[in-house]
Amino acid sequence: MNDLKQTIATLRSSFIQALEQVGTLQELEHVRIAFLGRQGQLASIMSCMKNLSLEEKKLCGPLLNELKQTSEQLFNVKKEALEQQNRQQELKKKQFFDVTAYRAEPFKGGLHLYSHIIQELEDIFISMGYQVVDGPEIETSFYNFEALNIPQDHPARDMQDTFWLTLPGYLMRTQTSNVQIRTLEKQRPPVAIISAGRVYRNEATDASHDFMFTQLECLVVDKTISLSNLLGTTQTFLQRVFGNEKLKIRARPGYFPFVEPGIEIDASCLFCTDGCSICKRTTWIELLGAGLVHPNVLRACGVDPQEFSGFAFGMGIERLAMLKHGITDIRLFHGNSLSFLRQF
Ligand code: FA5
Repeated sequence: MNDLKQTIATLRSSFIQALEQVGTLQELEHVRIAFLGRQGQLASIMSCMKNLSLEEKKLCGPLLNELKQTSEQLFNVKKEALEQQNRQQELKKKQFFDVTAYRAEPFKGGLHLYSHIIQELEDIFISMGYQVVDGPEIETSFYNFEALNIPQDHPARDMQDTFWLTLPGYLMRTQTSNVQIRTLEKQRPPVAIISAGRVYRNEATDASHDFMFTQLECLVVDKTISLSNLLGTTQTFLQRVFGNEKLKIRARPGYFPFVEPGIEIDASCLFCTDGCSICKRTTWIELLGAGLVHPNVLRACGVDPQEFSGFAFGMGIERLAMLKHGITDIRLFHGNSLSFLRQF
């Protein structure tokens, strides 16, 4: 009997001590299970009651009941205190924040430099009333060469070393001029189109030559189109691309089998007035291949050269972007270096 009384007293003090050490609701739950749970210490003492005599039951029963009630009360008080403490901590977190705290910049995706420059070029031409068209990169020899007045065995084919496909007659286009033919086959003049896209040449690469690069093609066919239309259009376009109204152009004779006359158009150097390393001390920078559409090309597309004439030009988009942004190596364009690409 005295043993049981002693056990009850010990349980009370160890329960109180355990409660004092509890710091979280989770720890409190462990204490509850150990002392007050169905298989806890209190329950196991209560189960011993059945072995006591009636007299002993009368004495110990109230003691145990009192212990159970007090333990539950103490448990509830502790639980309320911990919940209150949690609420206050949450409130504190919301009330105060450090405006100077470091926040990692989220990674922002962006358009590739190619997309930027092509959109810029397209916007300029759309504002001048041009239509933007597309053409295939896998092309037949007919559209890339024959229809452009470059028959088989013509020496001009060597000017653009070609990647031939194993499928006979098919190649990776070497120039966007294929779009001239594909457009004139479908559309009757007046025609004013531009087309930007990839071209491929079987060439060794260096800082200004790649085996895969992009060109912008421009074609205008209508009645009475002349060289002055071509020169006026290219000058306006280049002035807008480089944001420089003072930019001048000059034309030199050039040979492309699909234009007659053929010219090369240079722009006045953007970086100097008296010669620098970029313009190779000439004060001019080569930018475009151009000319009046050859009558044979018009004829191949069913357009009468007696009635219609046209101009066309083509240029390398990378070389233009390199000048505009001071890029020194063409291979950076598709090198996938994020530190390069994130600058644009
Ligand atoms: C042509 O491709 C003609 N189709 C352009 C043309 C169109 C002439 C319409 C007349 C009428 P060319 O081979 O010169 O021309 O190439 C045009 C431009 O592409 C060059 O001025 C240059 O800027 C760029 N280019 C040529 N080869 C490479 C290369 N390997 N890497 C990067 N850019 C190149």
